[in-house]
Amino acid sequence: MLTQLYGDRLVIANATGCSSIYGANLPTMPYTTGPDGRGPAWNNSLFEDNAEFGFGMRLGVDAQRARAELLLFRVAPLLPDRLVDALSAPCDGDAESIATRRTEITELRELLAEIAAAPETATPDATTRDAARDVVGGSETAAELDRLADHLVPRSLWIVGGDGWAYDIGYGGLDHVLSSNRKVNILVLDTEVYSNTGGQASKATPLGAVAKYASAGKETAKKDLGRLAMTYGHVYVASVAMQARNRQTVMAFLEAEAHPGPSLIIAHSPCIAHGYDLAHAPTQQARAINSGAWPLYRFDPGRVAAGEPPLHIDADPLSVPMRAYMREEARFRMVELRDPERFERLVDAAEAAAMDRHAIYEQLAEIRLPTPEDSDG
Ligand SMILES: Cc1ncc(C[n+]2csc(CCOP(=O)(O)OP(=O)(O)O)c2C)c(N)n1
Repeated sequence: MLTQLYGDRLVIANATGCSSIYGANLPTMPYTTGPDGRGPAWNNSLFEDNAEFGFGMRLGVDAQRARAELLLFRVAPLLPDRLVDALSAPCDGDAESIATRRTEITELRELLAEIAAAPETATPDATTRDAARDVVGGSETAAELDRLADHLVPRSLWIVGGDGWAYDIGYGGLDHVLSSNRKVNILVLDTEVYSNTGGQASKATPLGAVAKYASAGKETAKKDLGRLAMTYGHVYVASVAMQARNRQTVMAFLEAEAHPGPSLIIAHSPCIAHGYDLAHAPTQQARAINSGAWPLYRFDPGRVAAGEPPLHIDADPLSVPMRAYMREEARFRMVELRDPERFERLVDAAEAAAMDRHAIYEQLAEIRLPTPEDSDG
């Protein structure tokens, strides 16, 4: 979905984990370019510092754009005002604005080539334009701007990784990046275990699930990463389940990218470690949502100014008993096979934890924050 939405200007920082393995199954690489030669830029750093790694990419991309804007300002006397004004204005992320910006950059490059090819020294009968060319350092500036001009198209930056990275080992960095006000998107592919290393329990593992280091079924509830991120107020946060609720997922991706600050999308990710035939993943995801095991929401700080509650719950009223959801996955059923009484106790505790979380979200979804107009009045 990411490559389809933003592939021709996408930058991905990928934490080590399943997504980095299928994201770069070297020597093959599934990310590719379109007919125009554009495609995602992808890189993988250490498992423990992926948020910082992606944040550095953001700073790098911003620095290159700022440099391109400075060079544009320097060569501006040699360019039509119309073109300089257009390229200096912010560019929206919609397809039409991006296409227009690319046409403008093509025109810029043609003019830069002319500038670079022209003689450097103004003769006594030089025109104002020739003199200006000398003032701005002519061909060198033009050549550098030619190299950087693509940075005048906004990049879509995504920091991607699993729950072991996001909830546990990389959490300090993730929190640090969320606390900034930079435009970065974070996508957590939440399999609720460290999948790539064989299914160790993470803080995302749900109550009652068997995982390595939780072989009798995890006793404590899943960490609520989304709610922690909401406490900042300026972070866009969504919880999605793409196979059961595709439309809600697309909306979350579009809103996250449109949000001017950081965003966090937590994506339910069916995994072999859950212990069922993944051909049934869409149905099982729907059970996860309808039992309250997986919340579905979008928290958009942009709604505050419109006088609306920032949190919007996308799940329907809960209709599936927690037991019916848990019975479908071997990670939960293993407890029942070994110790039916314990299974019953863990099911009740999982249901209570899900109900508590649901009740909190329902209350939060009613809260409308003061707008600037409220304080005027
Ligand atoms: C500091 C560090 N510790 C451990 C590892 C080994 N390691 C690589 S991937 C991974 C698990 C990733 O789990 P998660 O983030 O949940 O992603 P998933 O594989 O589930 O998509 C681990 C422990 C590592 N690369 N670096």
